[in-house]
Amino acid sequence: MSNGGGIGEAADEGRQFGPLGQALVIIPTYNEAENIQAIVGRVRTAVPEAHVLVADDNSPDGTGKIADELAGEDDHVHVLHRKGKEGLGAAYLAGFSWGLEHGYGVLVEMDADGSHQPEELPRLLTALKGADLVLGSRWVPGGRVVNWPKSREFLSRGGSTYSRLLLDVPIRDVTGGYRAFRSETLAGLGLGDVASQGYCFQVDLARRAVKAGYHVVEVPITFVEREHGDSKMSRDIVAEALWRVTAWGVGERVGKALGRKPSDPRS
Ligand SMILES: Nc1nc2c(ncn2[C@@H]2O[C@H](COP(=O)(O)OP(=O)(O)OP(=O)(O)O)[C@@H](O)[C@H]2O)c(=O)[nH]1
Ligand SMILES: [Mg+2]
Repeated sequence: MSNGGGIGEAADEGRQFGPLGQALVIIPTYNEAENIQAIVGRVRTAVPEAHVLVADDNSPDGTGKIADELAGEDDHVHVLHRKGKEGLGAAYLAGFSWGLEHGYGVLVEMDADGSHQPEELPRLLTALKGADLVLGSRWVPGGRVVNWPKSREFLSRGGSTYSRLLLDVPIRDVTGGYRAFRSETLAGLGLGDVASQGYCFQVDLARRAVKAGYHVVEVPITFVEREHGDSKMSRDIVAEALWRVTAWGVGERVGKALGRKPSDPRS
C-alpha cells in the first residue's frame, strides 16, 4: 500500500473492497464555542460531499446553539444534543448509532479543536478505498505533531507503545482520534459492550478491529495542538486508559491460557 502502513496485508492479498458510501464526519464537542464554526467550515470546504454531525454534551458555553445555527444554514450539517457530559466514548457511540441508522457508508472521527486537519481527510478517505479502517497516525514516517509540549508527546508515544506491546496490536498510533471507518467495520466491532469513556475508547476500537481481522491502515497526519479553548484531558482519563489497557492485556493472556478464541473482538 502506497499510503501508510497496512496491518494484515498478507492475509488480505487480492481482497476486493466495495465502493465507499456517503461520509459522515462526527465531531464530539464539549465547550468548543471558539472552534466549532471554523472546524465545520473547513470540513465542508475540504470534502464538500461529506455530512457533519456535531455530538454536543450540552456544553455550558453554548457550542450546541452555534451548531444548531450552522445546521440551520446548511443541510449537510446535523446536531446531536446529548443531555450532559458523558465522555468522548459515549458521544462517539451515540454518533455512530445515528450515522448507521441514517445509512452513511463511512463514519469519520474528528476533534473539534483543529488538531485533526480536515484538509487531510481526502487522504484518509482515499486509503479507505483499500481498507476497513484508516487511522490518522502521528507516529508513522511522515506523521508529526505541531506545538505539543514534550510532556504530551511523551504521554502519547508512551501510551501507544504500552498498548501496542501489552495488547499485541501492531499499530504505531493506537490512541489517535482521527479515523475513518467503513460502516460494515463498525457494525462488526460489537460496540454494544464498549464501556471506555475517555481516550482509551480509541485504543478499545483499534484492538477490536485488529482482533476481528479487519484490514487497518495507518496514514501519516500532522496533528496541530489546539489554539483556542481548554483541553479535556485529565488525570482521570489517563488513569482510566492505564487500568483498562492493563486489564485487557492481562485478560487476553489469561484467556489464551484457558484456550479462549483470540478472534472474539471483545476478548
Ligand atoms: N461530546 C463530548 N465531547 C468531548 C468530551 N470530552 C472531550 N470531547 C471532545 O473531544 C475532542 C477531543 O478532546 P480534547 O479536549 O481536544 O482532548 P485532547 O485532544 O486529548 O486534548 P488537547 O490535546 O489538550 O486538546 C474535542 O472535540 C472535545 O470537545 C465529552 O465528554 N463529550
Ligand atoms: Mg484536542
